[in-house]
Amino acid sequence: MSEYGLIATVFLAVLLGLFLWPDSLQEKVKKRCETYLENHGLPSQKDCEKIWDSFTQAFVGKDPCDVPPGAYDSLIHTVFQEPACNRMMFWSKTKEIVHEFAKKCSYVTLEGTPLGFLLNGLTWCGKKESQEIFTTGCPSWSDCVNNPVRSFWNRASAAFAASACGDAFVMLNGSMSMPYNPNSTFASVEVKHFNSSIINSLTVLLVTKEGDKKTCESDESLKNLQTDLGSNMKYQCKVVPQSQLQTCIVD
Ligand code: DVN
Repeated sequence: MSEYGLIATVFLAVLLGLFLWPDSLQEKVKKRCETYLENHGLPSQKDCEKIWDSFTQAFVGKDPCDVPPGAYDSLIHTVFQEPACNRMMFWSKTKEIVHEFAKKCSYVTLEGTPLGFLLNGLTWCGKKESQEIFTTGCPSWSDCVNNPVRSFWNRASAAFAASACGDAFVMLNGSMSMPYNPNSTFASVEVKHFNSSIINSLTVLLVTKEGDKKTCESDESLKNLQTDLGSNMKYQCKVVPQSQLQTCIVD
């Protein structure tokens, strides 16, 4: 191949690569916002722009280890969604199965709300004195507590839990030695933000696999959950074999 042919080939490959290059964060969030709009009539086109602006002002230009949950207050107040009383589902160490179950059986998880849907699985951060938005090279979940992604999920989880109303549910992993882990977001953020004047009960769905011996009564960590819920909150727990989740029957 001549030198010119090689240069042309490389040039075309780069051009194709750029065309296929995964969208920027803004493009991804914008597409998800439009999808949510089509499927739920929320938020409006104009709101998608407002949401993007509220979102970016929380972390752009800031040290990526100095973005506390409160930085997202304005974003949380930009998007309002009627809470799905009696259908709200929390979870811990059951990410895949809870979302299949919620979708099939019409429950609502945080990731099914507008903000959760927009940002689920994405990474983002900024840099001091820069207007750039990064999606790589950002602090990981455990690098520092006040990183942009972890702070968003803590703030959004607190708001989701505070709005929980009627009979709420949580899917916990019966294969874990401690299904209710005090370091989890569910325990350290969501349980602490339940509002006993609007939430009547919490039902634990303790999902077990073939051979798991875990029971609701024998698990020490679930006793801690009942203590954390306090006496105002009705509590119940059901062991649900994972195979049974397909049927949506959890009674
Ligand atoms: O009720 C749910 C939901 O509302 C959510 O907002 O909080 C609850 C789930 O959080 P959780 O109780 O901490 O449950 P997990 O399974 O321990 O963690 C949930 C997610 O947080 C994980 O799936 C991680 O996201 P990822 O990597 O799968 O996209 C993330 N996470 C938690 N601890 C982490 C972590 N990611 C990395 N390192 C860690 N130490």
